[in-house]
Amino acid sequence: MKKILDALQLHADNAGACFGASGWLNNSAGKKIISTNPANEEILATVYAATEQDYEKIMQTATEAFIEWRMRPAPARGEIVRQIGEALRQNKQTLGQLVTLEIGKSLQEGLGEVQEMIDMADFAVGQARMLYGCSMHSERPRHRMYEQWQPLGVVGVISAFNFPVAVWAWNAFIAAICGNTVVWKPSHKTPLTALAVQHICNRVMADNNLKGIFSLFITDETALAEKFVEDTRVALLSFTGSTTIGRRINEKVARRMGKILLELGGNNAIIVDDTADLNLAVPAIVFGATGTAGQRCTTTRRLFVQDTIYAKMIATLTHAYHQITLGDPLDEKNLMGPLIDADAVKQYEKAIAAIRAAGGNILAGGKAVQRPGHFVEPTLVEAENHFAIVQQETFAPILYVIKFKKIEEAIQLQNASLHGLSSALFSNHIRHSELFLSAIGSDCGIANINIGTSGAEIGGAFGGEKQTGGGREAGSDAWKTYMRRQTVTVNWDSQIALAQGIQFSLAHHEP
Ligand code: UN1
Repeated sequence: MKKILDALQLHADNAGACFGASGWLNNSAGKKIISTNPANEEILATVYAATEQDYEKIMQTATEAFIEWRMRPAPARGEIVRQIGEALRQNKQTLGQLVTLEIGKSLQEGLGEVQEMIDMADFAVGQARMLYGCSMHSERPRHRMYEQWQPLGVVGVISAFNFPVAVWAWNAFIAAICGNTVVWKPSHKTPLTALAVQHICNRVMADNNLKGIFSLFITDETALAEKFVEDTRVALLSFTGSTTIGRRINEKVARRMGKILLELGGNNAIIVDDTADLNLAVPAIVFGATGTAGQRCTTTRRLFVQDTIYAKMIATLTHAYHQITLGDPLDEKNLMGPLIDADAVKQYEKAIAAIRAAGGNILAGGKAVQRPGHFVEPTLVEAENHFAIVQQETFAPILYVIKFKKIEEAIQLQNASLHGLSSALFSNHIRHSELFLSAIGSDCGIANINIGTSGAEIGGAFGGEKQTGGGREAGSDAWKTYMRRQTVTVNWDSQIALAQGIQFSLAHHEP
């Protein structure tokens, strides 16, 4: 642990949990937030929470930094993000280990998360030269019409514990190349990874004589988080978390007419028809359902299997589930680590009780593991789509298997969910896959063929429909959310003309 913290130049025992232009605010008046290792419940570090005064300083700095940053050419802003990407490359191993230590995902996934940040930095650097607006042909003679994109101001990022650093990178790098400054409130469950990333940004900012482009405050107090949400200086608020909290935040930001980007829950499904290659489907299902111990928003929670291959699938999956090695996520022989905390284990147990009460049939798992750390068994259940518990997003490794007869029925069941994030079909039947991808197919933001529901690449826009919140982050043209569109019309004629052919002439306009 000490080696990791030293490599990241992180001295946890005196790190204030917020950073502004004047440096780290080591405000011992702040409440202490304890970071624990979910695999053994040992304390990793204690950090001081931000106070209201700290928050105020941070917001002020970010607001002031925006004044100059917005006028720096976008490719030059990209250069700063490029340097952060380079620093992340150098720190990939240690930062990946810290992600694993603090949230308990497997080391492969911890490293993958840092890789996702690096990919995002590379993408943002290129995007910095491609903030394109289109030009239109005016209906009036000697008029030029086009649109251009301007920065917004301070972008607020509230991220969740499960992707403690990658989701920040999706938002922060794109926001920054667009000319915004970024204030980050990470989950109080993952303060150390956030501090490590802020340190990396600080070094790059210092090398470039910059301040306040990326800042951070950590709090576990609802009142301070709400202040942030309601702060009119936050031009765009990007929130990743539950639908319940997302709805509350959405209402608050709407009231002040702020912009919002929501990335909320998912109840993602994989459909497997009887033409599918099970050598592709089975590993994708198991990774999708148990990766990050079922705590991804893209986790596979429902599995629809065609009746003709149902018995075979159940036998194969039950066998596969018994092979999942559980334990210290830093040890690469373990495929699954713990849940984030004791409360998550309670939620898992509540879900298991609800499954039993509804008449679900537990085929594998179903219990919390009696050992230090917040481990639960990967759980496989035969269920019905209409069970209330199946309709709920339980952030745990529980997979519901449901039988179907016809592809149309499977698609309809898959769409019968309040969420609309990710979806997948395993099939070699071209009509089935085209149907799945058509307007009467999947209603989700992500639709995959022969790929699981999780593990999206950053190049596409990430997000989902319905109660997933409708936001799009990361690749494609998601950058447009971080800018304001301006339609420009320039008249270079020697007379004034009105659109729509309207005539308006003053008889005498000279005095
Ligand atoms: C999340 O769980 O909030 O597609 C993000 C995936 C990852 C991102 C998940 N690239 O599973």
